[in-house]
Amino acid sequence: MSSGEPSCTPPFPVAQPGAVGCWRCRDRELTWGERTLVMGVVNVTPDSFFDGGHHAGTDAAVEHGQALWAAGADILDIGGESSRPGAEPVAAKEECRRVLPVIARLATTTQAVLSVDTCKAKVARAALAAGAHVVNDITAGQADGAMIPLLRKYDAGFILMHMQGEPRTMQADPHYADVVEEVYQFLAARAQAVIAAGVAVANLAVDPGIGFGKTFDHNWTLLAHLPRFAALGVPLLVGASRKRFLGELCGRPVEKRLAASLAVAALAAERGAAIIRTHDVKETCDAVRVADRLRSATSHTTERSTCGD
Ligand code: PMM
Repeated sequence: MSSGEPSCTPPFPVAQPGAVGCWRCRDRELTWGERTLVMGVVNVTPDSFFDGGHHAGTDAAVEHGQALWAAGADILDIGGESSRPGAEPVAAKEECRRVLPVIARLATTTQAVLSVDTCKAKVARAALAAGAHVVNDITAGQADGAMIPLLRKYDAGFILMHMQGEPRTMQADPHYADVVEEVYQFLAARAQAVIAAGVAVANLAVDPGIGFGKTFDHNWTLLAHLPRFAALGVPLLVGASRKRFLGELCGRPVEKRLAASLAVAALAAERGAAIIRTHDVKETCDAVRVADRLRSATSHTTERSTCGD
């Protein structure tokens, strides 16, 4: 969508800075906006950019998920298809083979809210049946027409992420006239479309998709304007953990990007991110605690609806 097109008004009241709300994910509810929520990444893949192959087997992935839960993760995001730049697609059957046993075991051995990182309705359906509460779809529900009815049926949490292009080619030549405006309009339009299709606004979260069809400068511009996305009034997720733009800034390979990732996590939380997606849960919990404490010392919280009201 070009910035010259008419702007899309969110179908819900624009949130004030410091808004608090309740994210409904099936039978689970997460209060967002008070304490920053931490989502730990559990990749059951051979080829993800940081942890590909580290816990590709079921036992190793389950143990990793349990360790992230014990370290303080509110949400575990289980993925069976890498979305790193240049990644090749994986068949639904293979994706299911990777993630389903991990989700089933984490559902009985942790209290974490479980998210499945997939854009295929077939995988999402099986994951929800196995105990997942959230679908994290990097295509914002556009890749598979069966996704939205499925979410409606399960009352599942749904993360709408912005991506320009597709993982195989998205970093070839990302281009925007106005990256903030275009990502904002995309997220507002997708939220509007899925709400019109019957998904509850209380199920939604949005994500500007750091590194997904974005240059180094696009990523920094998006991070600088997080309050604009937070104003959509649903939880804002930011996933910058160990990504390439941090390596470019600091001149570090992927295994040495923890400090930069923590700095981004704290700054994003301070600018309105409600959920931080990370490979390093223990350290990220500390980093966002600092941001939360500073925020509560400097601002008043605007009450919206908190869980259990
Ligand atoms: N990043 C990756 C994968 N899935 N999902 C969301 N919503 N946001 C992200 O930034 C994101 C994602 C990148 O791959 P990884 O699983 O190896 O971190």
